[in-house]
Amino acid sequence: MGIVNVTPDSFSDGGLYLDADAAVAHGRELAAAGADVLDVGGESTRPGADAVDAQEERRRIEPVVRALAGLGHTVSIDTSKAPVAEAALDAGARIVNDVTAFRADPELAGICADRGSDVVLMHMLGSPRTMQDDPRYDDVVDDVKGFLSERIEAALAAGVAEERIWIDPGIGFGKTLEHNLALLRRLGELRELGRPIIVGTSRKRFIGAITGRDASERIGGTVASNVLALANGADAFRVHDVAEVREALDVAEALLGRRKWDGHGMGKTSG
Ligand code: PMM
Repeated sequence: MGIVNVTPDSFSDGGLYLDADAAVAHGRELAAAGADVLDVGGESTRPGADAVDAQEERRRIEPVVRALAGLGHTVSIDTSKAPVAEAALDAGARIVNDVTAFRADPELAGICADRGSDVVLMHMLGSPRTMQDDPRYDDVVDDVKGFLSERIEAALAAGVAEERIWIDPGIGFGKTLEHNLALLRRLGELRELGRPIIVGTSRKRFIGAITGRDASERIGGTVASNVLALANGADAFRVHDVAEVREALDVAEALLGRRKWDGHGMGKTSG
């Protein structure tokens, strides 16, 4: 899954693709580099980020989703807002990636159910504004697993088909370095929930905490974390540096003796 942030303030690529044409060109590059899905977002969720109103978020993402979906790409919309998701689905998106797992907007689950879209349910402690203020867990993996189990039930209760649901431990969303490492190390425990797992480690702060490098210099750490996530049970990988990660994952899959992902988008492999 390649990241197309149409935002002025995302932590590693904010402002680069705020213009719709630049965002579409970037999405096409990511697809050519091996992304099976393009995740388009119009609101930054970096720690401390300000919220964006739905109208502005929609204005940012709609032309980008329409253009990329029109070119035949599988598009996911990274939003927590029902009106934004609806506009994106109307414009051709097939997946709704909600970092609040349907907690922020009670209408979003029903819309995904009605439209038959795939959904990504992610764990986050608190909100982007507050999440890195001393996060605490009893046992981070057990707590995240319990949360995701409860959110799967909520999605099912709203009518989302089980085979449409993907889960995500939310690396960096209300987690210390040790929390992130424990989640990646024990990812296999989340497989017990019976749904495919997406991870988003790309260029994140925990990598900088280990390597001392800035966001633009975290490709090595991004590759390492995604390869190990694959080995530990992840099914999809949300990244900025698609070419490097795709190559690493293809080689890692071959070394692990696993079938290559069929590359037809998440919905096709989730049944
Ligand atoms: N991370 C970010 C945004 N959206 N969605 C999912 N499902 N998982 C993630 O880990 C995730 C996400 C923040 O990263 P960005 O600012 O580089 O997009």
